[in-house]
Amino acid sequence: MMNEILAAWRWNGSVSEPVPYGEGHINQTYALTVTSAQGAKRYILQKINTDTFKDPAGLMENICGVTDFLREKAKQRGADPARATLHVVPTAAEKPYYQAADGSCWRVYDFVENTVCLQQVQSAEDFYQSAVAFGNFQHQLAAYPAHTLHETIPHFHDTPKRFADFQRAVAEDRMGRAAQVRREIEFVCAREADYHVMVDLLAAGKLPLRVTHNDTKLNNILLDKTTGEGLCVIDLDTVMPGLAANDFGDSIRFGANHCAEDEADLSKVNFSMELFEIYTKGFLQAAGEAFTPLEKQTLPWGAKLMTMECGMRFLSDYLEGDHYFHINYEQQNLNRARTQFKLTSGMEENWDAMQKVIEKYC
Ligand code: ADP
Ligand code: GN1
Ligand code: MG
Repeated sequence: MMNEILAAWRWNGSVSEPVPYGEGHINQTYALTVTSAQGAKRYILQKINTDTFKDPAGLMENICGVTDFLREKAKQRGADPARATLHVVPTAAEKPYYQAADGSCWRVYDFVENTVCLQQVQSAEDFYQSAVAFGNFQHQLAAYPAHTLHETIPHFHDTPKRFADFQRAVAEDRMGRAAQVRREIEFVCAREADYHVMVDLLAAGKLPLRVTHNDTKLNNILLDKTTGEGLCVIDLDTVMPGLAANDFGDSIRFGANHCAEDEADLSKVNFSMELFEIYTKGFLQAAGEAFTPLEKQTLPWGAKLMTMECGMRFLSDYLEGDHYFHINYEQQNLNRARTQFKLTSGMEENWDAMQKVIEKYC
């Protein structure tokens, strides 16, 4: 199977066995090395999750379009275009991905060397750098022709729809797990009125759609190992028209605390106002100029709703038997959901302070 896949690319040397790589929840990612007389060069090979992404051709068209665009921008500002964005390696048939005989879809990227990818915040500076990079990403793509983008997952950040899916998962209770998570279910249901806030503002024409990343967690960015600079935004599968506050918010839900996403000891999981402020500063410095006053005011809503949305998605997956997010142990999705709810409580306690921080950097 792997031989058939590897044979689809024209490698300039001998190819090593692909080894599983990284900690993404969706695609299957491998690293491989090609050795030739010129030396060794690494690549990322990914099996695109086609249960999640139903239109791999449209998805790869988005990624090629966006990365070509970002490469041009990097050249214009004198940055190294090979490190500023992903580079899709075309197949021998000059296609952006390969569809194997069994229907699975595969792509190859150049490995961006001399970088680090963090699973949780280690220093405030790293988090600040990620904020600047995600802010710049959105700022640069402001000029991208949004109408050419395929919607790779319809209703991706439609929080009321996510809540309806959650209610269905609870009602079906396929694994018989609902009884053990009553408190968590109540926590989600108690916040039902909140889930409409952003989609209603969008529907009323009060918030603009922008080209956004939609999955801005810290491990979707590569930091330069030497300078610590936020270098390359990766995981571009969900680049679609969306709300600025959601890109801001998804970074906050993942990064504005000192724990892993699945930390089992909730006493350690605490929303950090210090990290919230650092991210706000970097993100608004990089992208804020273009935002409307209401977009800025609603950034705390982005944080709270992305956290609740993700929490209910993890809990739904736990109730449905863990078929969406990759897990390494049985309760992982439940642990992930619980951290999100604890973080939400922290945001609710700090709601006024969050607004003040936004005002400070406007
Ligand atoms: P998923 O959609 O499953 O999250 P990602 O595209 O985010 O998959 O890739 C998973 C991990 O692989 C990343 O978190 C990162 O560690 C690593 N990775 C992905 N692409 C590259 C690349 N071009 N160079 C170096 N590391 C990469
Ligand atoms: C998934 O692909 P990855 O691991 O970067 C998910 C995000 C969630 C995140 C939670 C396409 O992101 O929406 O916020 O897990 N991506 C998709 O960690 O569903
Ligand atoms: Mg990822």
